[in-house]
Amino acid sequence: MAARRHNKSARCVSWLAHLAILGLALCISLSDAVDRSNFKTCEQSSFCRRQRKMEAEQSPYRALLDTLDVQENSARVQLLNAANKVRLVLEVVGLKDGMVRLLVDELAPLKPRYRVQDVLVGEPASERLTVVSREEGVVVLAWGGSGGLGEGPGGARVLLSAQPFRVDIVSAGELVASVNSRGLLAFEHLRLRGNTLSEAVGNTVGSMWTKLKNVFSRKESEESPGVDEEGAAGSDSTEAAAEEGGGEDDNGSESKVTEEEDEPGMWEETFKTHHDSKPNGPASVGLDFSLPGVEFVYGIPEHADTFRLKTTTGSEPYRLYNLDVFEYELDTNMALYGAVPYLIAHRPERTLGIFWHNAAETWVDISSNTAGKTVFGKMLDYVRGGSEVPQTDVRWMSESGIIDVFVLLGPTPNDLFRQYASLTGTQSLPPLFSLGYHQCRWNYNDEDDVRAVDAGFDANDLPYDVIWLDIEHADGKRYFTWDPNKFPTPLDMQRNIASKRRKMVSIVDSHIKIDSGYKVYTEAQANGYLMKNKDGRDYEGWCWPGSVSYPDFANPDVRSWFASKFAYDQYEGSSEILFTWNDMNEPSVFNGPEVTMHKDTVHLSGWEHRDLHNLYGLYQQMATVEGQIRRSGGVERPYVLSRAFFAGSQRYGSIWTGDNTGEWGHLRVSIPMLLNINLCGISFSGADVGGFFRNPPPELLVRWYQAGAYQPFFRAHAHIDTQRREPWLIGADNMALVRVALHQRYALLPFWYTAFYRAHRTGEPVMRALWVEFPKETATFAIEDEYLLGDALLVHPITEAGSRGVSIYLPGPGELWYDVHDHRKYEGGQELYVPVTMSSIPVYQRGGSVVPRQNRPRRSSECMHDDPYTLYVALDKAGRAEGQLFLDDGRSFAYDTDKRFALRSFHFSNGALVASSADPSGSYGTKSWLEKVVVIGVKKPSHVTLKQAVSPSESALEFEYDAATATLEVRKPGVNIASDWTILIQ
Ligand code: NBV
Repeated sequence: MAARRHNKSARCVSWLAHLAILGLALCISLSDAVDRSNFKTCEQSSFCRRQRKMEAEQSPYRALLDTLDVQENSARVQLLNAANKVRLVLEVVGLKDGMVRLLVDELAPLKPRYRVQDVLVGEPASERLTVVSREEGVVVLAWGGSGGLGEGPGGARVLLSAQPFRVDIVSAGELVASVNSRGLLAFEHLRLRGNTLSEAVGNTVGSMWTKLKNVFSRKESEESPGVDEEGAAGSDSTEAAAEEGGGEDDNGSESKVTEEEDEPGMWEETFKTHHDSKPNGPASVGLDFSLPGVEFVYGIPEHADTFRLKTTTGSEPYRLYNLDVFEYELDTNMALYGAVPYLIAHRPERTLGIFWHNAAETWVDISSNTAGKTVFGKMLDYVRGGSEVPQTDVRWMSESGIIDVFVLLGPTPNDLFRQYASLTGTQSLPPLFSLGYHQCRWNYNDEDDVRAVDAGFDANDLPYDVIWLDIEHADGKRYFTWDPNKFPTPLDMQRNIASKRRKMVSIVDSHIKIDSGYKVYTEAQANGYLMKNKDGRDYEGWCWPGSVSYPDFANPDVRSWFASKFAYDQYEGSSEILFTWNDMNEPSVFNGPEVTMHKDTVHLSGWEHRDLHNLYGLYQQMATVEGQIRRSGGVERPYVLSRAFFAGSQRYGSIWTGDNTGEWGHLRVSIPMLLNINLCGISFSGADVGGFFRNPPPELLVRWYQAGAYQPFFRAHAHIDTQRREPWLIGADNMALVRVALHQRYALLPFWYTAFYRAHRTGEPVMRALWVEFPKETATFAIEDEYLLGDALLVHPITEAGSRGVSIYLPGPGELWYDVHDHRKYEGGQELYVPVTMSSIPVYQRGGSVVPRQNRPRRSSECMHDDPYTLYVALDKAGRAEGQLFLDDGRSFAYDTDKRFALRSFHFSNGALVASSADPSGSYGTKSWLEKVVVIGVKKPSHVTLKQAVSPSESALEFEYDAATATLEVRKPGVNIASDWTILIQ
């Protein structure tokens, strides 16, 4: 304890030295764990409190089915709130490829409500909608499938029930999701302060408002066939029109409108010392979804918690609000740096997704009938003949915007990945170097330090690809500049790194130092590119450089200007091997509420920051990517790491899990965190190896390298106050273990690169939960201490101190798994106890797969470009295997623009390994040849021959066979890796 206290004060002294500017207040806040009081609970976030207060089955909404307006590809219907008489419009869009989009907005909002922009890759393709039936109180809409009637694969039906309002989504004849089935639709309409709805009607502003509303209503009505000028058609509408707004019923008597009481927090809110002026008043939206048959739900990163989401009944909901959380804790659903409002439900027969397309602060409640049955669950039981059907209910609550939600119907995990990718895009194809190992620290102090660290890797035969420079490299934290004393010759420094065929990354945070001598600031200021506070002046906050402003990255002109700063003549001292790290882009504001930006700051578009907070970081990464692409004339692929992220961030590069701690629990949690991030489309993700805070004991550091070598983004990083921990500083034995882990990473780069190419093309995650490949195997559903890479390698990192053995679940009864280190064979569908030593990294290759490797250790990935390949062919029970290899120049867009790539396919069956092209549209020549083929699980052959497509003759190949492991090694086939050939094993 005393030691801990000492550490704490030592850290304080150092922080003060670096950051006198932040003063004692910040220093005091440095504790050993997160200061929870800095962050809101649901109760403290007034909209969450209001939303959550509303209980199930109290839905005031009914659908006015007479207003149903079915257009070519969408249907609109009004929803009437019986209590306040405000009307909403629900739009149902039937999307192609098994997706439903539901939009809910006010029929006549006082002013437009924010709709998320720039997240969807385009307007999702929709299908023709058909009204299948229209009976008392229920309308059935259908699209896709056979004959557009919603039946069969790709089709869906939606049942709109009028009262209580509910939407049931049916796919392949099965009810898969019900919307508002618990009656938790809550939509706070925009209003004028000091006027409850009925009061507003009585005064001038009120009548203006009514007129305005009528204009809007009429517009809606004109678009709706069968609705007359007053907006009244059919009994529902007539009644509703009488009830609405004007507050008079048929008899002209005062309305039945329920007074809407102002509640504390609706028009202003104070948290600690921070005041939120809330000029628009309450504007939150919320909706519930019931998922029959579902017991396992995942996703909605980022939380330092279990892979499978927990129920939140009686506890805090999961929070999605990008925040800089100092020393975050584990096992909590508190918000962290990134937010992807996408939840995935999985059961053996179906994987389903709910994408809540809203970028405001959001909370998600999860409940399940295994903890107490809901009424809907009982109804469903009744419908299904009394059987006990498990059910999960999900409730989304956002502070502003509209309801814009996509239900992705799967049914397979791969269908779901394709569907989500069609909405938000796929993982960008990383430049190959970025899949190598990254060496980072806050900070490499100066050019000599950089040179020494780089040389240390060579001296110790350790490969690495990228060395990183944190905030101290810049002149007074003015990003795009260099500290003139510590980094006087940045181009020379980069030339030295480039000569090793390695790269550098420098940090560019989202804030800009307010300094009249700093060009980046003066330009942004003069152009009006900075975020404004509510009075229209530039918003100012505190961050590392002192007083700072924040560019409005949501504005395309600002992004374009920011991108221009990466031009070589703008970012002086930068070269083509210098890439970028966007940090603090939640954004972090040291003196802001919850360490972030005030919600009532204003974007140039006029939208409040509140509306799009969770998008800010994505927009910065987008601008940075644009800058890197532009500086290379559109030729080179960018590399940008961002701390904040949102749905769609996968299109811009990599993200990491922020400031973790050098403790075993943080190593363990990296797996469930990355699994959820990967499920949500962001494959290129990782955790700081070693842990950012504190000094990890050497054993933990070694284990972290071993785990990190098998996670997508592989970077060691450390806080400025930690001891130096480059691998040669942790003892020769430990360094040797780290070397092995690095070599394993590099040998597998062809496999990683191919997995990323697939993710880029198909949306499949690189790092996969076991159930993604074994969707029917319930035993895999909660596994979070192991995972698959692509569909071929199973990894179970060692994450316990002093581990002597570990239990590993090998999925798939009937499958075979081979230990990649000794080729021993295991049956799938069993739990294996495996003794471990410090050198153990349990990795298994799936029978039926082909894994390409480059086995020659080199300095960096670029040095391996022309190296030969070895194919590891692991046979399944039927004696088959298949796999792919993607090849291109590793760095440019030519694979896309000029089809300069090769996607090779390897098939093994009946004793023949056949290499052919998996995509003839690509052409790419390589010098690399095939130096070895290792076939695992094969009978001893009498001879092995090679047949090449280019020559009719066959040649005998040398081989060796190990009977103990049934492994055949075929030596030097010597063929070009991009050519067509067959190896016959007879
Ligand atoms: O730039 C300094 C650090 C950085 O090293 C870290 O990776 C970021 O997550 N940065 C946060 C700011 C300070 C954190 C205490």
